[in-house]
Amino acid sequence: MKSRAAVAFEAGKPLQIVEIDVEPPRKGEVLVKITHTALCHTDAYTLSGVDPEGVFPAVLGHEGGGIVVEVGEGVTSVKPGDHVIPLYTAECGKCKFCTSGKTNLCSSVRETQGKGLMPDGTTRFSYNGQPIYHYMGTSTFSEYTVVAEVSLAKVNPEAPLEKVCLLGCGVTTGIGAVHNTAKVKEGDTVAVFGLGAIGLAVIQGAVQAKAGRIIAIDTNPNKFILAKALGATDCVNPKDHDRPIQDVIVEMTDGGVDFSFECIGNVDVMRSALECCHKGWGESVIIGVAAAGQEIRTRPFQLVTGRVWRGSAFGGVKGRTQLPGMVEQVMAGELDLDPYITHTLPLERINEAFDLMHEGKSIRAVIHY
Ligand code: NAD
Ligand code: DAO
Ligand code: ZN
Repeated sequence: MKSRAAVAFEAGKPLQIVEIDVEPPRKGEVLVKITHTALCHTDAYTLSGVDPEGVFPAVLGHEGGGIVVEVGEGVTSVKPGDHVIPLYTAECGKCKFCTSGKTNLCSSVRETQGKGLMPDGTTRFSYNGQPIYHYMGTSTFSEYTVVAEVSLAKVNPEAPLEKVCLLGCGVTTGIGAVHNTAKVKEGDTVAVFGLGAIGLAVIQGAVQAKAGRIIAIDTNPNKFILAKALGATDCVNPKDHDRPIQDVIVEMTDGGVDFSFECIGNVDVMRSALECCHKGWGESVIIGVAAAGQEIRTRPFQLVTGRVWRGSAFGGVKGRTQLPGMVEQVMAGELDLDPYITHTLPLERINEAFDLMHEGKSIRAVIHY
């Protein structure tokens, strides 16, 4: 079938809106009509050409929502008409990772996904007869996409896809990191570095966990308005201080925070986030994705004296098991996604959405087909 898509033909070039060919779903695969997709820095990172897993031409996009159109042989968990959120972190429920009870990093489709291919090692997309690669197992920048069954969370069909598409990445990542990775408890003091969608979602998660103090840190003071509205108790701009930001936070908190979250992808800030943690028990969670080849540093004594460094992918959330429940929270008014949606644009204007993101003017731009 034909599908409108925003294709990344070359690294560093704007996406091109073209009509691509999409093959039917094969065994264990599902054809999904994407109704909405947001974009995230990871798409921009891959498009820039510095992502070691980036392959071109490709259909990017990994924060979407849609409706099942057709299922391939053997697919039992979804049927045409079901509303779904594609998952870049699959959940097969059977692999060593899924059955470990210790991680959400399913290995079932990981190898081919990282090469821009479907699990059988081929692609379902082409343009003028030339193959086009998939991306993160989701490729939500095409109106019709093919996704592995294990990479789909089936959600309440009453839920607004133009909003719950955000649960495909950013919001789930931030909230999940608070509950699944850090396990923040009532009264804990939290520091959040970077107030994009991920950092704001960490704030929302910390409010849900009844954290006592939530310190929001960003070099762009425009971000403080929303951070406060979502529940930040203190806002700090590192540019207002002439000493390391970790020293400022340690002083503000009588020795450091219980938990910090790095939501930027800056290895220097990752160090600050660790070092603003309280001696003896403070834990820092790295969420931001640093550029390829970057390394983190601290004095080992920071760890010897009880601080802990962790990382979190997709908030430690098992998508097929847990996303439907998060969608129900949205339906029940317990999780508000409206603050994240700063722009809504048609597919044809997706490059403008990338510009808004690079200029720091958007939290999330939602693209509709
Ligand atoms: P964003 O760019 O919208 O937000 C980053 C914020 O950090 C901005 O508000 C910016 O002003 C601020 N900032 C930049 N440099 C700073 C500094 N030195 N000190 C303080 N603040 C600074 O990004 P986002 O969409 O919220 O994503 C954040 C990061 O999370 C990205 O690296 C993204 O790739 C990553 N990410 C990780 C996962 C995961 O599963 N681990 C999932 C999604 C996104
Ligand atoms: O299982 O080896 C693996 C990697 C799983 C991917 C984890 C992705 C984490 C961060 C990517 C940012 C997504 C937008
Ligand atoms: Zn698995």
